[in-house]
Amino acid sequence: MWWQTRRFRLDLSRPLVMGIVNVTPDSFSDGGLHASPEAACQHCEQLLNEGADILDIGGESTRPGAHTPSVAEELARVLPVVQHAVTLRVPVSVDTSRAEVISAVLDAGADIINDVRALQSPGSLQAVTRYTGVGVCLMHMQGDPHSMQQAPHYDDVVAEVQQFLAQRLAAVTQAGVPEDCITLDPGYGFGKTAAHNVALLQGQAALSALGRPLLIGWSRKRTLGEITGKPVHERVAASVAAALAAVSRGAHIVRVHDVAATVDALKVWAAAGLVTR
Ligand code: 7PJ
Repeated sequence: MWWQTRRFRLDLSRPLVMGIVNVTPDSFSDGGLHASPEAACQHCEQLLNEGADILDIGGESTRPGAHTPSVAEELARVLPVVQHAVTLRVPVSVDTSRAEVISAVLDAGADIINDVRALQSPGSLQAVTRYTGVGVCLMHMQGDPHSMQQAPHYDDVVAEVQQFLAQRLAAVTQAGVPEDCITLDPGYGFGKTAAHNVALLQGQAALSALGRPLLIGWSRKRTLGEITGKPVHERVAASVAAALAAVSRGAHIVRVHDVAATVDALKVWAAAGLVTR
């Protein structure tokens, strides 16, 4: 399987690692460690040295209760980092939902739009279709980041996530985005309890029936804290295990903070013959 993005056609015969570059002063998992554009640019280079295949740059924290930046604020955070990252000869993804930000980063040469709102925000889908070959990640979320963890409810979490992703895949291809540009993401932690996330991981293979690559993000998430009893900075082993579990249940791309540890784990996994694609 392949993922077509603007400058790169990505071979998914081995799992790829997407390294997270937060340019938010209020990210839950690294607490604004890379808040300045300069620090975020350095972080891009570090993640590439650690073996990241894709960089994912984000300027909006989706942590419940986080301050929502204005468009101008989000752009001021993200754009300088994108401009630097596109010179590094790797696919550059931007984690955003807003039409204005999408247009600006695609103008700056970004390859992929990773949208936790699955291109449902006003003008966002149209902003993507103005360019050719943009890679897209469509993620499932129940509710919105402010209220999503208040009382998430599903009758059948796997079936409902699958149905949503199928609908978005149809809508986005109908709007003119080629199917080979699209990846799908069940959105671990987005409007889901620990029990929902675990059920989704156990049933994740069903999502492969949608026929598109799966991108998953388990890195340092709260459910891993609930399983292990560990705070956010002691979740590296749990995150690596979750990434491997997701790959063994069909994920093609893992979105992670701890690139070096994940790359090592995937190398051993592959040597053991456990990556079978
Ligand atoms: C995800 C994301 C995810 C995709 C975030 C965090 C919260 N994009 N952006 N999938 N999570 N595609 O990193 O913990 O799971 S922000």
